Amino acid sequence: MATAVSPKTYRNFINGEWVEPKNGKTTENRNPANQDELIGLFAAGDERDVVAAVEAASQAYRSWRRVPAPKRAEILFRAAQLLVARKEELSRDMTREMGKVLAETKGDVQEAIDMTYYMAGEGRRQFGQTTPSELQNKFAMTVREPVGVCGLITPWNFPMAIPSWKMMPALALGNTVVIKPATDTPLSVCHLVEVLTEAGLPPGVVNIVMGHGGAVGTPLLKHESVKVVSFTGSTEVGRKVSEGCAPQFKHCHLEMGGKNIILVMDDANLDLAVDGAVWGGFGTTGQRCTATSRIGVHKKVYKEFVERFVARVKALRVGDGLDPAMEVGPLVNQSQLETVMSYVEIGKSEGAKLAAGGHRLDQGGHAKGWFHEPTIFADCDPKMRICQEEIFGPVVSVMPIEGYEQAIEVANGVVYGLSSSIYTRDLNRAFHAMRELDTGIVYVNAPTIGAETHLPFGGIKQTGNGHREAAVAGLDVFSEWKTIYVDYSDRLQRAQIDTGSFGRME
Ligand code: UN1
Repeated sequence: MATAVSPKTYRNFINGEWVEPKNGKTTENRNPANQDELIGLFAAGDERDVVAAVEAASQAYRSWRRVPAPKRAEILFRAAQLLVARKEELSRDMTREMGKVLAETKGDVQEAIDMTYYMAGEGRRQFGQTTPSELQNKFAMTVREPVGVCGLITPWNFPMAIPSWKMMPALALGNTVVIKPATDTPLSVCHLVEVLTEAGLPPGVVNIVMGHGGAVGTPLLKHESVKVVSFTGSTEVGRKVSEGCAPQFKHCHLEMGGKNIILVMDDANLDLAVDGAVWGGFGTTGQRCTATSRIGVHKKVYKEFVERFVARVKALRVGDGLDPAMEVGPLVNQSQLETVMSYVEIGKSEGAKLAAGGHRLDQGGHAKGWFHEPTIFADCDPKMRICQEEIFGPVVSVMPIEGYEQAIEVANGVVYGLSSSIYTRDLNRAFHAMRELDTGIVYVNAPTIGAETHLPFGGIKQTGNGHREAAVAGLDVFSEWKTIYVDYSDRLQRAQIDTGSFGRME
């Protein structure tokens, strides 16, 4: 395919240098809104590059862990300022490589800014505990210790935000990093690391190895010097990551699929619920792990809700995310588009009512990209595959609900547990739902997307493995607690022992 200018080549970043992958291979990265536009050629590395990067990170760890945390944080503060200054250009490049509309890529960069400032603040916190000992003249405390080299495997849907969620806490705590960005969105990770380097990060503290999961991700997570693996992606791959980490008992943090629901009760503010459903379902073209992909609506307001929701969704403007008039961008790649199209067929064959969309868009301004109409299935049964499986695209399944009890049952009746939402004006019911909804994140009168960086992010059931990222909770993945007892009594004191002495006559 033709390109106007000769494409730039992006190499791996190892020990502070941009270096050719050992195999000399690259892959093309094209704009999902316009396949004629080549974003660049990116390294397609393999295990040998991983070994070199882990070696660099292991070396750098020796000194980085000893840099006082507030000094490490100063580099993050500077990086955050550079991100602020470059927000516009970084966002434009992100829209070109990933497709989501500019307002949203600005949000993505903003989320990275927020996380960088937040974790820079942790340079002067990282609080442990001091607590009384049960013995006299004995002091007890806990401190956080870094763990070592962290292997980060990041997704394409939040090309800068999610890498920052993992990188910034790791760095603030004194770890070093090897990151494997998603093959669809390596550019934003290159930009993030350029900014960190400019802000003064020493060589080897962050390294990038680009390439495919099997060639780079697997050797990264299995390398014995990699002590922490943090992965965001599908549940299927997450299971393999978990298995790969198990033999060496690595810290393994997994953030996986979702099948997030909005519940609309009969007393809901319907205007608000429709606004939330449109944004939650079709923001980021539905490609968020928090995206609203199911809506359960009380039968008393069902007809009206569906009518209004369908009308709004049919009017959404789909196109190139750099055009400010557009509200919904393309899917990230062909395979994602094909997944969406196959789920549309599944929905139809299951007997759901196609109420909006349902087709690929490939004419006119859409001819060169991976566009799909925002799609609504109505009158769905909660057991249908389109109401159970993660689609990760612009498809929302709407189900009529008998009442509150059934709403909770339907909400919890999936294997995932990331985010959920209830629209109601009944305070008692809202609090009841906050307790009963089996998800890591619950929203009241707001859609299922929109997490903020100073609160824990993550899910239960097949969404996560018991960890959280962001906030103080996110520090736990990248640190070990060390418990320290200092006995200043000058005699042997034995915890839990009532009387007597040991090995010595009284
Ligand atoms: C994701 O979908 O992978 O809460 C992350 C949100 C965003 C992050 C989403 N702040 O929707």
